[in-house]
Amino acid sequence: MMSTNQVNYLDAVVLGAGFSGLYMLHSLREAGFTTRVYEAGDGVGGVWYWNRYPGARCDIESIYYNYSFSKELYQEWTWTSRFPEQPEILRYLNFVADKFDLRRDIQFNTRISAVHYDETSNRWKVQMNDGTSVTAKYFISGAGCLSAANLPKFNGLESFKGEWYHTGKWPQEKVDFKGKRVGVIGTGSSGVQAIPVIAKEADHLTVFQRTPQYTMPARNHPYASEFINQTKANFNEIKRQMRESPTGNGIQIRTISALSDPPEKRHQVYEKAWEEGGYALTSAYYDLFINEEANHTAADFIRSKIKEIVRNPEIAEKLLPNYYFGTKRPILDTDYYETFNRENVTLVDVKKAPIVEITPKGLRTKEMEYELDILIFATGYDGLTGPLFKIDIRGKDGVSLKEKWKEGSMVRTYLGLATAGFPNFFMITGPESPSVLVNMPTAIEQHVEWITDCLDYLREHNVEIFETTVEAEEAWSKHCREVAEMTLYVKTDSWYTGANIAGKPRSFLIYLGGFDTYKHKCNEVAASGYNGFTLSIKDVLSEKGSI
Ligand code: N01
Repeated sequence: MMSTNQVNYLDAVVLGAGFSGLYMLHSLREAGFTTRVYEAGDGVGGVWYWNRYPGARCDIESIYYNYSFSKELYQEWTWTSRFPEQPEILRYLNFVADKFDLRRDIQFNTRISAVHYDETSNRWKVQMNDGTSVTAKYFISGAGCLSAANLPKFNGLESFKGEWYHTGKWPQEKVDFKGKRVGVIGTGSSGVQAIPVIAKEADHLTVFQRTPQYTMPARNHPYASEFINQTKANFNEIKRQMRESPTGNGIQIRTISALSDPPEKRHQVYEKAWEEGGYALTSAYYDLFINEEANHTAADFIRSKIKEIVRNPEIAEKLLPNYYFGTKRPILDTDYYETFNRENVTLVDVKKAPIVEITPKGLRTKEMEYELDILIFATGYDGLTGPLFKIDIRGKDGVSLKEKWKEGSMVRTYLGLATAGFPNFFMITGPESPSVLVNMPTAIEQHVEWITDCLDYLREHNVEIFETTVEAEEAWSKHCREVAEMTLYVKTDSWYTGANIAGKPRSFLIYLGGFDTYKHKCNEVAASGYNGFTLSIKDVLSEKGSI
C-alpha cells in the first residue's frame, strides 16, 4: 500500500525514500510528527533502486551496511555474503519499509520540483511535478550524495542506432548483452564493477578509459551461518563499532606510519591486506592519505599487482594509475584486472585519443571508430550538491540554494546539516558532513537522530524558526577546508572535489575529521541548546539557543 491521498499540511516533508528518507520517516513518526516522504521512483531504495547495473555491489561489509537503530531488525534480517549485491540491499530496504509500515506515508512516482520558504507564515511550500503541493513546517532532504547522474555532452548521441544506458539510471528489465558489441565509458566504481560481468556475457567489450584507477580485490564470499549467528549475538558491539568509530564501520585503521616499517615488512603487510580483500589495504597505515611518501608505497604495491595480473605488458601499462592512491574513491573489484586478459575485451585509452563523437554505428575517438550495439555511460555523478540543485529550493528573500552556493564559488553549511537563509531546512548527509567518506548508513542514522531530537526540542520550546547563523557556517566551512587541506584528497581531480563536472566550482565538500569527532561536535551543539543557530519563539528572536 502506498500513500496517494492529498494532504495540505504536514509537520515535515522528506525528500527521497532511500536509507535516509526511510529512517527519517520512521523516526519522526515515532516522535509524533506528521510526515510524508515524496519519492520519484516507484519503490523504496534510493541509490539502490536506481543503480541496477550488472555487478552493482556495496563496498562496505554487509554486517555494517545496515541500520543499527533496531536490534530486532538486525536479528530478523540475514545477509548472505560479505559484500551485498544491489538486489539484496534493495530487498533489505523493502523489508525495512514493510516491517515499520512505512509505505502508507510515502508518495511514490512523485518528484519534488520546487520548495519555497514563505516568510509570512514561516512555512515551506513544496511543489510536486504532478501539479500538487503541500505546506510543511520542516523540509528535510534525503536526496543523498550521488543521485544526480552525470551524462557528459558527447556530440551525436541522439544519432546512435544502438541502445545506451547510464549505470545510475539502469532499467528494471535485464539488459541482454549476449552476442552484442558493448562499449563502457568510465572506469570508476560503477564501471569497474560492471566491466567483468558484461565481459562474460557480451560478444565483445570495449572499455573506454580516461584515468586508470586503483582497485583492490573485494574477495567477496558467502557468509557461514555460524558467522551470522555470531554477529547477531554481538549486535551491541557491532552497533558500538558503527557509532563510535572514525569510519562508522568495523574497519580499524592501524596507528603506525607506512614509513616506520622497513620495505620488506611493509610489502608483507600489503600482501596480507591484498589477500584479505576489502579495504584492508587502505587501513594498513594511518598516513596513507596524508603523507605523499607513504601514499607512494601503497600506490607502487598496487601497480606491481596490476603488472603481475595482466599478461599483456602494453595493456598492463595502460592500466597503471598515477595519481595519489585513495584520493579518488578506492575501488573494490571482482576480477577487474583479470578481465583484460580475455580475448573479447579491448582497452582504449581516451586520454591519448579522446572521444570525438558518438556515431550512428558506435563511438569515434581521435584515432578510429568503434562499432557498438550497446553503449554504457559509467560516467558518475554531480556529487553532493547536484542532488540538491535538481530542485528549486528557495529560502528567505526568494534566494535559491544554487545562487547562494554559487556566490563566491563556495558552499557554506553548518555541520552539513543546515545553511543560513534557509530556516527549518535540514540536509541528511549534506555537503561538509562526513557522508561518503564514512559508512553511509551510520552517517544517515546519526543525522536522522540529531534532526529528530532537534525537532523535539523546538516543539517543546515553541520555536517557530530555526536557522543557522552566517558566522557558524563560515567557521564550519573554514574548518572543513582546513582539515581537507591537510590531506592528499585535495590534490586530485575527482567527484569529491567537483572537478568531474564542467563549470562546477572546485572545493572539497566532505568533512574529513572522522565520524566520531564529528558526532561529538554535533552532540555538543545540541547539548548547548543549539549554539550556532538562531531560535525564534513566535515573534521573539533569541540568539544562539538562549531561549
Ligand atoms: O563514477 P566516477 P562512478 N570521457 O565519477 C569517466 C559510489 N559508488 O559511478 O576519472 C571519458 O567514480 C571518469 O574518468 P576520469 C562511489 O562513491 C559506489 O563509477 O574523470 N570518461 C571515470 O572513470 C563512487 O566513487 C559503489 O578521467 C569520462 C568515470 O567516468 C561514486 O559512486 C559502486 C568522461 C566516472 O567515475 C561514483 O562512481 C558504484 C568523459 N567525458 C558507485 N566523464 C560501491 O559501493 C567521466 N568519465 C561499490
